[in-house]
Amino acid sequence: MKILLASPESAIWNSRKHIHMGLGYLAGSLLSQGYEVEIWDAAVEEEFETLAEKLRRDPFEVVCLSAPTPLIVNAWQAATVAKQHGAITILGGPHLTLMPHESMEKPQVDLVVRGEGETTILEIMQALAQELKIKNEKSVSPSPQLFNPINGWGNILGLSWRDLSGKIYHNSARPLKDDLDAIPFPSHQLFKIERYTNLNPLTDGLDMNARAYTIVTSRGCPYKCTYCSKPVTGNSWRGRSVDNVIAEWAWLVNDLGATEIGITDDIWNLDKKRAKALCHALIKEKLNHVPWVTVHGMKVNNTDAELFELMKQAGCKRVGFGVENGDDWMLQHVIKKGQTVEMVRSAMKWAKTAQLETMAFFVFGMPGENEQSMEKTIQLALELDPDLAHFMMAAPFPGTEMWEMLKKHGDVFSDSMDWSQLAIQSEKAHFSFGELDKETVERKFHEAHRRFYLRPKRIARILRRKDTWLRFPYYLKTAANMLLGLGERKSTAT
Ligand code: B12
Ligand code: SF4
Repeated sequence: MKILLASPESAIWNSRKHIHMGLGYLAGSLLSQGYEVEIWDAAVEEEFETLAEKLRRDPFEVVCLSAPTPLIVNAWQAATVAKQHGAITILGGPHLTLMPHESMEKPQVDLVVRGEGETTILEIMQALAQELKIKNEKSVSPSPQLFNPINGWGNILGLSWRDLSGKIYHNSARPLKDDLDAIPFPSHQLFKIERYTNLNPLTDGLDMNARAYTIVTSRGCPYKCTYCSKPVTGNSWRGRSVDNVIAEWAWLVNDLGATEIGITDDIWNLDKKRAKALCHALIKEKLNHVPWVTVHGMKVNNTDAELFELMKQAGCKRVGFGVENGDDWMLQHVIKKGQTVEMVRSAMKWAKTAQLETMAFFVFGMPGENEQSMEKTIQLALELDPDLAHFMMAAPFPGTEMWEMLKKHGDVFSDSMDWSQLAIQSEKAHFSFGELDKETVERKFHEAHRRFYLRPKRIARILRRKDTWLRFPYYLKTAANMLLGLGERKSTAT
């Protein structure tokens, strides 16, 4: 059975093209059992060949689509295309884990997988083999595929499906796998790595033509930030063993020619001892000549000076921190981040002392914000002075505490959200809450960009960067949107 694992891209994230580890892991699992698998990532394929053209030229029996919330509309469109080409469609990923029924009501969606997919996808393939043996035919109609319970569909944990009468079932959830080391490595070799971008932002010193791989050393995060959407892993955390991570890292460096590596864990340093052990192992195994970065935030409260020193020696180039807000009351009572401004200051100081590049993420317009708290955030960004400050608008994702709060007290959307508008990168406020209106949030957000980036030393630094000139049109457009607020407002309600 030929299986295509696909990510339906949109223009949402236009500055970065990273390999899709969810698809990589599914491919690893399927390949380990001898299935024929290909990965098709619209982010790097669409400019050469659309999904329809691909499927016309090269048909697949099964097309699997992965979607976070802002990409679900693209996934539905891609499923329609796949069905038109006679494939069985399976959708999975964060949004499907949150709202499986919504997608099961779409005729172009045959099956939905909730939660982690490595085992579920294998069980589906076994049931499908039985089903197709009996039917000996492919579905070429636009109507949903109906499945015979005799083939065990009801026993597959984490699966949503339809029986022969069209009734939708949501089987029980699949427990998370305890032992991450038992999961086959993601199939890095299937990605067209030369088409992906380097691990920007902050590309100084990183190769513009990089072979940039990413790695997941742990899954999940036990913190409960009120805006964070973690449907797949919930509040759990599981780390891979150092040996297991190092084996994959060595494969990337020694066999696949990685020239930079990004750790994409939610929180790779939750277990500080393990984080330090990983650094020691990278040094010992001489893997520290390839620069690596933490793509997302490290948790500031699980750090110390020694960790950053070790990271530097182990080849780390850049660290990111989720700082979020400059007001301790907001951090404690609204964002519930489990960290204080003082902890942020310490982590930033240690990282800079270790000569790591620093990146800090800030969020504007959380419910309960006011002009003063946003001003404190700007002041903190100026004080910390990271190499890159990433200011973002609060975006309400279903299933989060913030979503529930906004449903009760905020000016929010109808129930029929336009999911594609939920891009975190948007420079427009998604909602107003109490006394705080969208215009004030947007004014402070743009002010933050101007006050941070339009300082003479910043401008000089940006102009010195090779990357600025190599991607000049992109930076010009971003600057117009972020500094001057020239982007168009798009409503989040339909
Ligand atoms: C790395 C990352 C990125 C990278 C790379 C994205 C990519 N192409 O993979 C970058 C920086 C580009 C990025 C961008 C965005 N991201 Co992001 N990202 C992550 C992060 C931190 C790790 C993803 C990862 O590798 N996970 C590990 C793998 C193994 O897990 P997984 O992807 O969930 O896949 C498993 C299951 O979900 C399932 N599965 C997944 N797909 C499918 C499909 C099928 C058919 C099946 C059967 C199973 C299945 O099986 C997989 C293996 O177990 C997650 C947080 C997280 N911990 O997941 C956020 C996260 C996925 N991102 C999120 C968001 C919102 C975005 C953006 C939309 C941000 C924006 N601009 O607005 C964009 C979307 C870009 C895109 N094209 O997808 C949210 C999604 C929330 C939601 N409700 O959907 C998350 C959960 C972060 C958060 N907590 O809010 N992201
Ligand atoms: S620490 Fe990061 S990953 Fe964990 S809940 Fe908060 S925002 Fe989400």
